[in-house]
Amino acid sequence: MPPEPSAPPPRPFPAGFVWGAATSAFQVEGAAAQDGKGPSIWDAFCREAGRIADGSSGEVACDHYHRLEEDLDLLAWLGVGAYRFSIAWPRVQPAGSGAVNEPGLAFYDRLVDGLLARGIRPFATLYHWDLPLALQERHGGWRSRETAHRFADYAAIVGRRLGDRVASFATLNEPWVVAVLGHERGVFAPGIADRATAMQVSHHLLLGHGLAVDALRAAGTAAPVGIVLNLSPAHARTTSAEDAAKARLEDGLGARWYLDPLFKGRYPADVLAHLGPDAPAIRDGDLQAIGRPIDFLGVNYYMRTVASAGEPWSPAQAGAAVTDMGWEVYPAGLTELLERLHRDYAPPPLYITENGAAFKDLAAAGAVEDEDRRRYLADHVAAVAEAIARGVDVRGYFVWSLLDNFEWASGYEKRFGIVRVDFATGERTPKRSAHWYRQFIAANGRA
Ligand code: IFM
Repeated sequence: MPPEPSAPPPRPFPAGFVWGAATSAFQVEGAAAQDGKGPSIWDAFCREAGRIADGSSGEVACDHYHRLEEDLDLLAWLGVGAYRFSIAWPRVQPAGSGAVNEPGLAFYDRLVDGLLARGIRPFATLYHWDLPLALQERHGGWRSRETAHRFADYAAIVGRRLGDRVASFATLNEPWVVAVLGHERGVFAPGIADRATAMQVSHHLLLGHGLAVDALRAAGTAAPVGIVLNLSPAHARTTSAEDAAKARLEDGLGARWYLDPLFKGRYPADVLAHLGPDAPAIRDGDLQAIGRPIDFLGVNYYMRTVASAGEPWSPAQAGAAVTDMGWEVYPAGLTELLERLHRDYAPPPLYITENGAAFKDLAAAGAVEDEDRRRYLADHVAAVAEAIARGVDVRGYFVWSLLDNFEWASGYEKRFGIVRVDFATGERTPKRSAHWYRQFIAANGRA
């Protein structure tokens, strides 16, 4: 074996800093129709011809549902202090409202108890995109306010069942993706391409978040409650006024549209003006609900975006190093983003709830070489250390992802795992990056 590459962080992390790994239900669980689970919009989307690059689905995925103990042991071997997973709403409520599916809740009991037995803190996310299909068919999904209320009911069910053991609850994962990729560009489930719908969806998602915060607290959990956003600094490609304006608008639509109502009690005026008739209908009291104080903000960071007035959205500066997704490798953007959040929003404690990269790995004879990923992770961890040194309150870091998994419209072609999954056999093989992360966590102390 070649020697372990060493990339010590530039500075030590504060005592109690949480090192973790993340996944989401639809991407790893499989067992799509087992033990009473209802269908989700992603189950239906995968069945539509041409939606998923390799024609695959989440039917089996990593088969985590059946390999739970093995995956829990993998987390224990890594030495993480926390595991971020999501709960599949249609496993808990197959029709999205009404009847609760006991075997579904029992699975998450086993997951949570299995983590606790290994000394790993459970960080649960309630919604990572797998909406019960019945809600889409009955009410048009997140287009309808009804879904925000049903989400709060579901949050109460989970809060009552798991709230005594879960260490952290996030309501939503990346509402921008649900709204824009799912309802404006139509490339993710439910495959709608209409901007006015997308903006209404974004408002209902935020409303659902606020209602779920109240519902979780009313359920009696002592766990911190927050939300997870995907955020990228938007840089102008040139120094022209047009490119600067485009960058400001991208930042408005991608970041301020979510951060301002959460932390300032209003939507950004420039974005509302830009949207004109596509702006959402907002009722009295909605912004108060959305702005309920939260205990943490989860930040998912992968790249910056580069805005140019003459071109569509671009995730990379020309000539820059990119990952297998075509996303620019730009660790400095993470420090910049964290400082900006600290400066502009005075947010509650921050967690990096996702950071990682898809690369083509070299798998041979039981070892998987992924130096690109290892370097990506080491450089981004160093960027977090830099932000902390500059005064930002960051409490934890979760690598995306524990396992290679179902990468949405890219199917299984893009691999983000620090552990390789052979999808033909289900076999797991820790990659070089997993060995590095394990040593890194051990050296920095497990919180
Ligand atoms: O795989 C996704 C995850 O579900 C949400 N955040 C981004 C990841 C990589 O695309």
